[in-house]
Amino acid sequence: MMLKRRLVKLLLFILEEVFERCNGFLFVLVFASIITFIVIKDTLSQPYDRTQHKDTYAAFDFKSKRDFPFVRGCVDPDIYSHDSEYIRQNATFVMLTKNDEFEEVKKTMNSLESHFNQWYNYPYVFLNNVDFTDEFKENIRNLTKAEVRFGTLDELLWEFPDGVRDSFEFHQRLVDQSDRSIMYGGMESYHKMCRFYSGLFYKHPLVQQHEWYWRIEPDVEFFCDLTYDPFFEMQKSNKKYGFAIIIPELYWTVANLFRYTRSFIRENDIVVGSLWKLFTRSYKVLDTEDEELQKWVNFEKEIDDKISEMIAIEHLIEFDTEDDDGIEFLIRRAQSKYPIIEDKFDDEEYNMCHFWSNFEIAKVEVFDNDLYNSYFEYLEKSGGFWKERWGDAPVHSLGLGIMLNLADVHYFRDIGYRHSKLHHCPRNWDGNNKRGKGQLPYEEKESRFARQEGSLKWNYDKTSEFGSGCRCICPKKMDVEDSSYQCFEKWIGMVFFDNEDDYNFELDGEWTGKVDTNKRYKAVKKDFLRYKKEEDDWVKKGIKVGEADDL
Ligand SMILES: Nc1nc2c(ncn2[C@@H]2O[C@H](COP(=O)(O)OP(=O)(O)OP(=O)(O)O)[C@@H](O)[C@H]2O)c(=O)[nH]1
Ligand SMILES: *[C@@H]1O[C@H](CO)[C@@H](O)[C@H](O)[C@H]1NC(C)=O
Ligand SMILES: *[C@@H]1O[C@H](CO)[C@@H](O)[C@H](O)[C@H]1NC(C)=O
Ligand SMILES: [Mg+2]
Repeated sequence: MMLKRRLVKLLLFILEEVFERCNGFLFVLVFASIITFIVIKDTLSQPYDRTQHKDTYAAFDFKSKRDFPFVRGCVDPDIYSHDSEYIRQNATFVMLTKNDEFEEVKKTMNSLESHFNQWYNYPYVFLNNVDFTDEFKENIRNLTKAEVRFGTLDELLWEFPDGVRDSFEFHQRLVDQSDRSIMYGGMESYHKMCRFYSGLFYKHPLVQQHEWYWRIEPDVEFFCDLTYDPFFEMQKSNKKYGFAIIIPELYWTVANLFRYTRSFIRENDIVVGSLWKLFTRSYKVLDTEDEELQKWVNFEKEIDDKISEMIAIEHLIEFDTEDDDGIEFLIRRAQSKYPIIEDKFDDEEYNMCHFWSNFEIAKVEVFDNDLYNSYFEYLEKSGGFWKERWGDAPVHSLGLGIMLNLADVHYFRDIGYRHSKLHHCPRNWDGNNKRGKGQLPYEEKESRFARQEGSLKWNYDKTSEFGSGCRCICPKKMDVEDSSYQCFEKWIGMVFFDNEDDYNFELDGEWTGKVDTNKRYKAVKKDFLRYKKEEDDWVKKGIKVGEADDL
């Protein structure tokens, strides 16, 4: 307080001095600057409160027959799990971690136990490339009543194949990625981790003992109570894979991933699922069998140009050996090459979107099947897990895109979740406008999770009719739904469109649907013939074409 008063005094003194010594203009200038500074400083220090922003995605309730929150607001876990229809699932948490990460693991487990697992007691599987220490195991066991198992990965699951890891190229590639500042590109262990999660974690015997898994990581946080059983709800709704965050990948980590993915699909004649569209952009903007035309046209805006060129050339060949336009187009065509789009393979391109795989609730068999395993082997042979730094998230996503339909996937929009600096957190549900009815009072199952009345943990966010969460306390920072909306927007567009085939927009909102080629052709031809006729009329009247333009 003292300091503040002295600062104000000082400020007033400066103002007086300025006013006396300088002219009025300078005074106004200085005064305005100070006010601006105070206002800006004030706005910057305001925390971002999502509930105060009406135009965010949080304010929209997306309803669809294909995907929706399993439960809105809270249920009573005791009643829920004693329902005659409820079946506890054959499921486990899975975490790959290191002995020196206990504090981070503890944060994750405390958050998970207090928000969910104190009621459901699902077991944990911890995996490590070296043995867990007794101390680590003991400390972990002390964090939960649930069963905990520890597994060590054998070489096959963890190390790069023999021929690879001793090669000069292997080391040189890592150094190169490090030099190019590719995130974690120079870290061998990170590459191993990505490869392991991409195609091997589900082969570990401890994971194989289950039908479902929920992947967790050290130092993640949950913001809402999950009072129902997500495994059971997934089973009930026939879902195979659930995510909490969808974002775009860093381009240079996966520059060649799509090239290999596409050739895997081509070589094996695979018909991809409808989820594929979520991760790809199509350059097939014409519904034509004309491969020549298809090669020239990649964007909608190029269609009319190419068709009129085609028509002029046809016209030249058919009628008029001296038609200027036709000749001009023909020369232009002869001089140009098909446009090359670097990342286009089989008329498609990866749009970098991926489910952020540090959170996954899924069926083990969604990856543990012949198709996905052969996809992983194909990728492994290409060397991309070390020549580049393919993340398990884009690999999982493209693999899922090959195998699954949109409706097989569930967005856990009601789960508030943070990993590193990104988070998603829903609004609390108000229970059909009856304030707070969607929320139930919290009752701990274990005394260590008691929430003191009046404490921060008791102070839940306001409810909203658009909410889905249960007793959430969200960070006052921007949600990934808003800060990294591009991929989320496409997910919503596809899932919430009545007919998923009708959804034809890419991340930047550009239309990527198919144009009726015949219709376009007819329209352009009509214009062309009218123009030719006008031209003929001018010729008859003795006017040259160039002059006609000036009339
Ligand atoms: N046992 C073991 N676990 C690892 C190794 N490298 C990574 N992990 C685990 O794999 C998970 C993801 O690795 P991180 O390095 O945290 O990757 P990240 O979360 O993408 O990156 P950060 O944002 O930096 O945390 C964590 O659970 C790590 O503990 C390793 O060499 N050995
Ligand atoms: C177990 O955790 C509690 C805190 O939750 C702590 O007081 C206790 O010392 C721990 N026990 C062991 C054996 O680490
Ligand atoms: C759980 O699922 C696994 C894999 O399908 C199976 O081997 C195991 O027997 C199941 N366990 C129980 C208790 O049903
Ligand atoms: Mg991490």
